[in-house]
Amino acid sequence: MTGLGFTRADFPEGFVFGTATSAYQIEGAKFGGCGPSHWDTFAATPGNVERAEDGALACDHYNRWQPDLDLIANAGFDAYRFSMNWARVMPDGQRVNPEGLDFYDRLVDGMLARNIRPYATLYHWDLPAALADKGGWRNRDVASWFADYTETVMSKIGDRVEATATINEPWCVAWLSHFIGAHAPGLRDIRAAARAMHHVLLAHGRAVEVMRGMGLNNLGIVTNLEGSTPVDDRPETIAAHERNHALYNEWFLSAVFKGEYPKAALEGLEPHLPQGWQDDFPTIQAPVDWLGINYYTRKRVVNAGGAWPQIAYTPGPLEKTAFDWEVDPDQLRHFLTWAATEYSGDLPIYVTENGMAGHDYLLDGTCPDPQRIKYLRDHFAAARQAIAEGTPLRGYFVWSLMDNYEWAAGYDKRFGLVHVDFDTLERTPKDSYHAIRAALRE
Ligand code: IFM
Repeated sequence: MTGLGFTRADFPEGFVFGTATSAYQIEGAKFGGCGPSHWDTFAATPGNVERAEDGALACDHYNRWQPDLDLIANAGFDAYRFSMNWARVMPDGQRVNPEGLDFYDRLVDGMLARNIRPYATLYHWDLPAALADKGGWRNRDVASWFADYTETVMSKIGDRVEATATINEPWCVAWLSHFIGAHAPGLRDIRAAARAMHHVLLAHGRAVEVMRGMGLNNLGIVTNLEGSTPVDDRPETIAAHERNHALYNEWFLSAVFKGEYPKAALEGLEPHLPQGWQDDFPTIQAPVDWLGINYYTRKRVVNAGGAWPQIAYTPGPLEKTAFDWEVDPDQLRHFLTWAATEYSGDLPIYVTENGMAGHDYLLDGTCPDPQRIKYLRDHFAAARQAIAEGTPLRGYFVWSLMDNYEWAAGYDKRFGLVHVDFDTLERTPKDSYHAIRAALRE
């Protein structure tokens, strides 16, 4: 038995073990002709990001991608989930940057040379600032802009990637960024949020159509699901929880797989949706080949009172990570079986992200992270349980390969299997990396 409590033999034949990152969080946006994204401008505005940190340098992966791929291969991972920075490929949202395309071309070839299967994500939050100027996700045209970008980037690498996701975490793209205001563009506006909630799905559907037209397959979308627990059983608390669950977990899956929006969310958003929204479902429902689920934690919901949707969160009693996120592995099992039963049926499901932030530090050239090892052990066990219950789970990607730019929290929330010293950019595999390696290579 390994530190993670499993070996490959404990999972079905062909199960894909991978790790994940995203472009803006690791590459270094100041290199290679990358244009400004709305994350650069958001971070440059006081109060938005801890210590006003941005992704200009990040982990310098743009220059260090080869040793970084070696780390993935040495751990024994089968696959790498990475994303392309839209602003690197199209710096002003229109003009194509050949240097940017060449970078992703080299990266994909580098993976194949190391027997790592490339799992690409088209959008992990780096909207070109020029498109943000035009209203970004509030503007219906974003679906066409995204379709053009999809065609551009997939014409370059689509022949060699194993699988492609359109959007990473549409809830974050839309709700967190346009209603809660915690991510770029930092809006707190229900009309903006409703439009983003719809347009992100339309963009997803258009991208799927474009890729099908190019003869590409193995296409999916990556949703983040989060446990939602009402703190008590008062009717107003239950109602707030139902709205939270509808906005967070049901909205996107219901649109893609059922062609409808959940009632508990629509009751507040419908007046703010763009005209004719119902007519977009045939596009939004463009068939996908798999579903990606990112899972980290659960939240305890209270009724905040005031205007709809009256959702607020309160700390719970479970063990916490450095982000104060509660650790609740059974919710992963629950969501995997729930998503298959309610929405995706027999389609392959992947855990496209799972991991935790730690207060990790170097000690005599090592980086002990026992909490992460336990976290991964318990979540891999939950995944095995979901498989035993009949869920078609086909792979699991640990977030993240290395410490990186954790968006509004800056650089001190460390999610990596590999420690990064952000002064020297030196990489040091943590104990969890060695534990993964032992599990995958045993
Ligand atoms: O770092 C993020 C990632 O970009 C999207 N999913 C959640 C991770 C941890 O917060």
